[in-house]
Amino acid sequence: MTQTQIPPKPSDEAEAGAAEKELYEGFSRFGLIPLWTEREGLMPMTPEPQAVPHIWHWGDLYPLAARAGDLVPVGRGGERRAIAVSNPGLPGLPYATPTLWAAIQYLGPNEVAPAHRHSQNAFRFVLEGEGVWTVVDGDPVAMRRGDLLLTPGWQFHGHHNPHPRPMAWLDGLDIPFVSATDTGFFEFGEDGVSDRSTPHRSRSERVWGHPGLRPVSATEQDTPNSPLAAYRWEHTDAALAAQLEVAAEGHPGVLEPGHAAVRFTNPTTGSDALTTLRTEMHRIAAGQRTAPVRETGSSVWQVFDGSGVISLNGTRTDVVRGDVIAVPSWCEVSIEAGTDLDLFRFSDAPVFERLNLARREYS
Ligand code: GTQ
Ligand code: FE2
Repeated sequence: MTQTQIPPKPSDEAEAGAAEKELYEGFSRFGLIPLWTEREGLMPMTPEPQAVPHIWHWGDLYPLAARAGDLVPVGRGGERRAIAVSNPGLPGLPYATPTLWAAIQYLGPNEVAPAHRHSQNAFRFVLEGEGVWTVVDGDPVAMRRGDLLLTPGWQFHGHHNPHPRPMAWLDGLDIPFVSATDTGFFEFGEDGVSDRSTPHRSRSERVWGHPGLRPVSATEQDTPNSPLAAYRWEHTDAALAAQLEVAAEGHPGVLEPGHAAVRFTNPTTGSDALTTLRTEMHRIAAGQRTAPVRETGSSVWQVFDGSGVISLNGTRTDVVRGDVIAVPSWCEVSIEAGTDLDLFRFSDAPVFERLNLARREYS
């Protein structure tokens, strides 16, 4: 046993300085850091994100993805021709925000992205084009403009493009969150995709895709992620249009004047479609402006149709179809619709709501 050294009480300032230095050296030697030197950074009065508000324009993203399509093969190992947006406040990291991955993925004619599975939750949102099928646990799911396709954690998935035209889409995943929490697992599947058939509707939609109708065969057990693999644009569009119509008739139904919104949900629970990711579609009528709001947690928006101006912590930027916008925690957001404006949004809200860390403040 070694004797613990108790420093003598310093009798003057020089001795105090020397004793203090020894104290901090002791902290460092034994892997300790005191709160008092770190308090402001560790426990700010309000969130101080390293991530910054940022916009990537589709006009820059798409040509680079197409160029990657010419130069970079897709196959086992790299797995996907996916190019992530990298937040300038998180330099060198392929992260849109500290919790969210957003990437443009590009698949050329006759290309196959091999099957794999991972604990990370994923979705695809289709800005334009069609002709790719994503095969989720053996169920082929067609991808078309405006559709949201889910790949919940640990389900095998591969993509193939049997059509003569390339296709690109937006991927959203919780990769940064899973990485930060050391909860990532990954497995390769078969080299191609199991089922190359090209049905218009997946089996999951045929069983689960009827509003308000739950298959009685599946009433015993709720699933944490949605069993519905595809949320089709025709339904999303109809829901948004109807909200605005009902509001115009003088009844409630919209989020705020001229602003319709729907959330994609898990039909077994009514909660978010994926456990870690909230997914929504918003429609703002031309000339309307959303109330400025800040929220904890971060989000990524993509303009689906139309154009407008997004204000992030007071800085206004024009946005058009396809633009991708990163909104860090507690960043004030307001959106003005120039034309009628449709926006897809995803966020990490389900995580923070469950942890009682969700806050929202209207300015
Ligand atoms: O399509 O399976 O953007 O596994 C990142 C990781 C897409 C995918 C990404 C992935 C995928
Ligand atoms: Fe994947």
